[in-house]
Amino acid sequence: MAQQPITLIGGGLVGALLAQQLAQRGFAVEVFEKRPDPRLAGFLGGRSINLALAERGLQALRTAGLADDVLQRAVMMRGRMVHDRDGNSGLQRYGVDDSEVIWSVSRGALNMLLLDAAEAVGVRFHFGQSLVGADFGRQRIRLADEAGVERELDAGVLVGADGAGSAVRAAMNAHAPLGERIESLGHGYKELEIPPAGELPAAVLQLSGGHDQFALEPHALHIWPRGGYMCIALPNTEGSFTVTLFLPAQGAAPSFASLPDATAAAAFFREQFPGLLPLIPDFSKDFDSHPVGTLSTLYLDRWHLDGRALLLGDAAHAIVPFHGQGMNCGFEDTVVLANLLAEAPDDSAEVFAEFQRVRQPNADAIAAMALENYVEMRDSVADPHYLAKRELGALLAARIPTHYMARYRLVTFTHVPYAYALERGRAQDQLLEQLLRDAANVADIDIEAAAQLFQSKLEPLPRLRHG
Ligand code: FAD
Ligand code: E0Q
Repeated sequence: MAQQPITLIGGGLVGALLAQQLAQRGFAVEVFEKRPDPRLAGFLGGRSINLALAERGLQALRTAGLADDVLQRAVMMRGRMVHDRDGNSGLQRYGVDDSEVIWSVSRGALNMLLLDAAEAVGVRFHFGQSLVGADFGRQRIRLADEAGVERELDAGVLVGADGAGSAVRAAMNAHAPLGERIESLGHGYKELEIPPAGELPAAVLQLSGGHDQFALEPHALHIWPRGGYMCIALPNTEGSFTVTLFLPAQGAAPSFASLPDATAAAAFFREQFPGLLPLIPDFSKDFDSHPVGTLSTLYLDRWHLDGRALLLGDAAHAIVPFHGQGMNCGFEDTVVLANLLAEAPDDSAEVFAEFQRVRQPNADAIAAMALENYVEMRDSVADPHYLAKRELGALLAARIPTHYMARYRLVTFTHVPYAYALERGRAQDQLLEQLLRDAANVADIDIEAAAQLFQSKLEPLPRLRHG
């Protein structure tokens, strides 16, 4: 069993799940979290933000023994419901059937569940405690409470799960440069809310295609693609949806800079998202009171300072959200790290180096795929060539499941390394493009010949572990 106590900074999604797994494996874990305890009364009733949980995150939760509890509070999403400007919509399934679905979960509820689970196995949380500095020579950290009062503390091994703006990373970088590179996407986001159907006028609901307490089809991730920008909406268990507008931050209209206030924004929505605006009764209040979030990809040369400090989750590899994999990737990190540490509890230097060796190529791969998916989502999901490729892919997936699986499915429904999914996706895409170049439409393609082409050019897929 482990002797080394671990000091974890950040009790968010990744920090809490890592803490639970480490404690389960016998480590003493102390977590310092900047924000107050979200489980305390007074926090409830804040706005609901949700995110998509897929197989990788679910598998990590299974390892921790928490998957069933989480799924009980999740809404299944079968695919993306694409809404065009004319008010038409259609479901693009994510997988081949209902065994391949993703789940909308509340960030707040999930975080609280993870905090409870970690505390139950002995993790000690210290809320309202921000890391503000670290002295790696003396193995001490500096913390500030909510009043700004600072104190110093001895810390053994330091793990940073403190998100994209990581203070642990800043402290490590000040001690010895990590080779940090932050690439801003140049687009921001803003969250808005569609309330449960009961809170909307009947005339509005007639057009929107909802069921029961939901104003829209509940079992889908809704997308309103508009070329250079888009809206999405994910369902919440109580019948509401969280809408996110993704839009260029600066520059000519439309951009956040070109929408100075809610009046201008409402006019923009009336024009571009006419079916969506009536579902957001508090549009002006939401738009004016919610900040514009920024989106960047973070790359580092080093994730650790020998055996003294390590970064994981967004602190090590923040990505853009367009594949819905940031948390899933961070959850995968926690299992890898907990396993490595359990195997060699007294060799954190080797464990941290191995963790980076294993995870960084995969973090780089999902970072690249997430960037690609933005263009795909806001642009191509309505594009005929894209749809033809999807159609041909579906035929091949049914005909030669050993040799073809869409990259989206490799990422979302399997545990193959992200780097493998990226590479395999490129090889498959080349063949699909080749077949589509020579045919006017998918119906003209000889599927038997296409299957043979894939089987002759590509290795069989590895054993794919489904849920
Ligand atoms: P965080 O969730 O940011 O948690 C960091 C924690 O550290 C916080 O609790 C914070 O308070 C604390 N902290 C920060 N600084 C300090 C400090 N100095 N001292 C102490 N504590 C500190 N991922 C998905 O898998 N699916 C999705 O659908 C999805 N959608 C997204 C949509 C948007 C708009 C965005 C922006 C991201 C989305 N993501 C999604 C990504 C996901 O949110 C992140 O990958 C995930 O939250 C990372 O978890 P984390 O614990 O590493 O960081
Ligand atoms: C998913 C699920 C924020 C966000 C989260 C997501 C997805 C998207 C578009 C976005 C990708 C997809 N996607 O539909 O292809 O699968 O999580 Cl914008």
